[in-house]
Amino acid sequence: MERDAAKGVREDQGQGRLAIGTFRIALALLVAAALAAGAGLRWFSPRAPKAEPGTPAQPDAPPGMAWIPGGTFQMGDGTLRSDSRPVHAIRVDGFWMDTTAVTNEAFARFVAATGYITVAERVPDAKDFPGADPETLVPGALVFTPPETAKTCCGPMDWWRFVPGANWRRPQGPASGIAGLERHPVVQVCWEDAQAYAAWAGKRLPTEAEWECAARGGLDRQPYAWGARPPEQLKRWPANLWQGTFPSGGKAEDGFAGTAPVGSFPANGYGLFDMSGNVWQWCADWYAPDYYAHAPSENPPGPPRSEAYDPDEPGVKKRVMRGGSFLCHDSYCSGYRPGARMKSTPDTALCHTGFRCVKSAE
Ligand SMILES: [Ca+2]
Repeated sequence: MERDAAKGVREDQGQGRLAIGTFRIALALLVAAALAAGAGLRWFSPRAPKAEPGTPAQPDAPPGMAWIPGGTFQMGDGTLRSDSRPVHAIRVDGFWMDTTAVTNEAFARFVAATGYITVAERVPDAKDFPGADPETLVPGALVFTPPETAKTCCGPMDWWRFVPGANWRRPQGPASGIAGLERHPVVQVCWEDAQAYAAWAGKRLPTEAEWECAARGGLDRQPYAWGARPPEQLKRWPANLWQGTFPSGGKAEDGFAGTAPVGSFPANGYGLFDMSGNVWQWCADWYAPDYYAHAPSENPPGPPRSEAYDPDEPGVKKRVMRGGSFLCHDSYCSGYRPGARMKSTPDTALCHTGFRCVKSAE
């Protein structure tokens, strides 16, 4: 219990407090102050993931998508934070899901076709940041910037920095770029950006229930997308996660200190890559911590906006994000587990957050 409790605290420090709307405001104010700154009902039973990289697409599959069979699955995880409980039976209709996160090259095609400008590239509206010095309201996004040395006590303000000029084209800031990262997931895209891409692609963002059903890959009530064993007990790292101490002292034993090209790790049982780790993925739903207690049992759409609520930051409406990222490690972040929930404000862009799309059966 102590370990779980400690993990929960660390997880909050790592991700849960990233209510970036407020976080951006806080940062802006800090900057101002410092002048710096399958149809049909069935039960899944545990089985080994069967798909491997390179698995041929189904003949009738839309390009780059895999069929997620509908049915009933057990949603949630009774060993994680209270918002992942209770574990409850949910039925979802079958649907198509992108086998990978949306890549930089795919997002670039969208931008080239539409001229879309992401939220992080726009000048923040002063009315959204009351009290902020207008000179601090500049386009930018949040970048993971680890302290030079490990600290015994630190929080997200020590490793997240609002970087002017950071956006999907320059995910680490103005000096960075995405040349050579064409097959990496696009990052620094907020929920609103993901929605725009999905609409252009003729797709949509997954509901949280669809996302978890897909992430489980047909395994029943397993703690990990690949089964029961923690990642460090496997012969090979099963996902792009964090190894070493956090936030300083990363070892990148899985080969990637930051994002990895999509498909670098084995697919889950439905042929989906990176449903654990690499980048967080936006879901369509608003976030409420108690939603599982009263969610409809079929195709739950998430709570209405009026019921969106985060006890960490009351008054800030957030959207669900899932899957964890390259910053997750079991010692402090369970976000890469299929039952784990996370949330952030829909205008927040982060260097470890992207998305993938789904499509309903026709
Ligand atoms: Ca890694």
